Amino acid sequence: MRQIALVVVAFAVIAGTAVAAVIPPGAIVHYTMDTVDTSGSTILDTSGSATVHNGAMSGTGVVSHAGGVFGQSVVFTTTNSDSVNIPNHPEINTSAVTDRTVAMWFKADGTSLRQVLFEEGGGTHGLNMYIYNDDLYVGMWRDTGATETYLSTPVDAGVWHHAAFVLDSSSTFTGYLDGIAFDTGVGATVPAYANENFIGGRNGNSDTRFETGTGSGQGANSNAFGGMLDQFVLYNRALTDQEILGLSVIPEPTTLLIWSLLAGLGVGLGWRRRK
Ligand SMILES: [Ca+2]
Ligand SMILES: [Ca+2]
Ligand SMILES: [Ca+2]
Repeated sequence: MRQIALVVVAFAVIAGTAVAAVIPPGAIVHYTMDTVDTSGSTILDTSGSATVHNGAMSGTGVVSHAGGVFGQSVVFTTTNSDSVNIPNHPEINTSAVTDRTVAMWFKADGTSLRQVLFEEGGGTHGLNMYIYNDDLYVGMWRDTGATETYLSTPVDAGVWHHAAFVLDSSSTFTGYLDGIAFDTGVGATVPAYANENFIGGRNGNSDTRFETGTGSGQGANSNAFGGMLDQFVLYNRALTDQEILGLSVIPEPTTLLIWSLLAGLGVGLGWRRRK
């Protein structure tokens, strides 16, 4: 009798609640891009870390939502130069970056124009993720290109993709698409750099750097992204391949039912907290 009641509860949970993503521990920034985590033009950081890194929508300053991979996403338009500013902070760019993971879901309106998904730092030192010429790129550079690595792989417009990069303390820089590493190159600690950080675009004309070896004159509208972004996370640690894969998986309803049942029976939490 008790188990029948639990089944009913599990179905109620699935029917009444949006799917919440479980992200690996230790996130410095986590933007769910959900309506509930938006306040005016502010994208709220829900990472639970000691410091709040709320994002500010620039361009029109208006945050528009659409259906995302988990709950809602945020819509970015190229013509409005929509982008989200992550303020300078020692946890992000004004201290040296040795271990860093950045990941997000994106659905691009088009993939031919040069469009920035994420950038931190500036022309001298930095990290980024962008689309150009039907490819996804991840990039890292320091000392104006003395060390510089760009990795790329083909992507499609109009479908959700998961993108990530990992820089680790053993000087490895790896790009991931849809949970799988597509290439690895030489990385290096990125020195502190006081130049602002953006999602879905960049600040000024020379405030990131592309595979061309320059950040200027590379396109209109601050290389703003057109499409939807969801579930942005930033870590000061190198996530494992398995953790990146986990971020790229959309839970199946049947899996959710099982998880809900297990949680109802009191065994789910023990599983999820096991390292
Ligand atoms: Ca935080
Ligand atoms: Ca979301
Ligand atoms: Ca910048």
